[in-house]
Amino acid sequence: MPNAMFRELFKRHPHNPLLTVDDWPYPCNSVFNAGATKFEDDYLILVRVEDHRGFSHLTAARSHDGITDWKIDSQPTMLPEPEEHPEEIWGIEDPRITRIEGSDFWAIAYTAFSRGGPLVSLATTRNFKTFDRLGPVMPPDDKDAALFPVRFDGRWAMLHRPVGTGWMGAHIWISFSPDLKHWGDHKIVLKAREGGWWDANKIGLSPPPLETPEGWLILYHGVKDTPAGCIYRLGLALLDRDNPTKVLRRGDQWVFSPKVPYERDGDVDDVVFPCGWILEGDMVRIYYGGADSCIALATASLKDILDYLRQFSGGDYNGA
Ligand code: BMA
Repeated sequence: MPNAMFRELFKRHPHNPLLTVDDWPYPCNSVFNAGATKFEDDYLILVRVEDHRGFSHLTAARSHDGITDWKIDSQPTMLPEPEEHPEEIWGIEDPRITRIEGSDFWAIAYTAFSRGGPLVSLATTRNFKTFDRLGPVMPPDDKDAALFPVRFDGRWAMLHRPVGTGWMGAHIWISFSPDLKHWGDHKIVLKAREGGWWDANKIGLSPPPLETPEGWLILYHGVKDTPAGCIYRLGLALLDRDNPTKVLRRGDQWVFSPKVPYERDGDVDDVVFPCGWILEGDMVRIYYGGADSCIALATASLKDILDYLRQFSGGDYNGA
């Protein structure tokens, strides 16, 4: 693909980084990788906060415009509960919030850092103050999970990323459940590519799937291993609206990558890591962690995203 045809679809907001540890009302090491939703009249982000032991918890921040004047909960909003939930012994991380269509609750898929490794846990909330835990739904190693907001033939669906051994790579899987608790019919939906690709060997879902007229829009991260360390970049795919196990399109090129100092330099360098996005009209906002050290915002037009996918899907969807 000639370079002249390359463009990163998402534009960074001039107020970036929106939030850093300096904005936090209590001591912590870093704030990053926030889930996002609209709640009452506010934008609400549920931020991963890492303490000085290295363990993470989640804290809510609210803002009328989603950019400035954040009201951050003065204490952690959702702390790990290792006594009742031993899988949360080393913290809870990277929440993906899904507003369940036609209901008054949100489902939060998050990583619980257990003694056996990271696993997927689910909780629901109606108010972002109290959370009902459903407990672990996928065993380790598994993370980068989010629920679809609707059911398919009466069943819930979840995307997640178990890790295979050695050369098998880490791919995005889909699983189904009758009750949010028991999951089955597991299937790979998007495979990491191979060789020199930006998304070779290891990919993972970023924010939850977003419903569009053309299908479920997927923003995922590809982890490129280089001699200088990993680079986390973002790419796009589209799944069939009625049958989300079917990939309709997958972009060849990444659409966003670490470029500016708050993405290139932090606790983990060269990382852009969105856990939430919000669609309003034609505007998609992604809230992303930069270098595991801050929260930033980037925007793109949904029309441009869908045009891009129409134009730049190679057809080699699963990198086989
Ligand atoms: C991934 C996740 C993210 C993190 C990223 C870069 O495996 O754990 O939480 O931002 O690594 O460190």
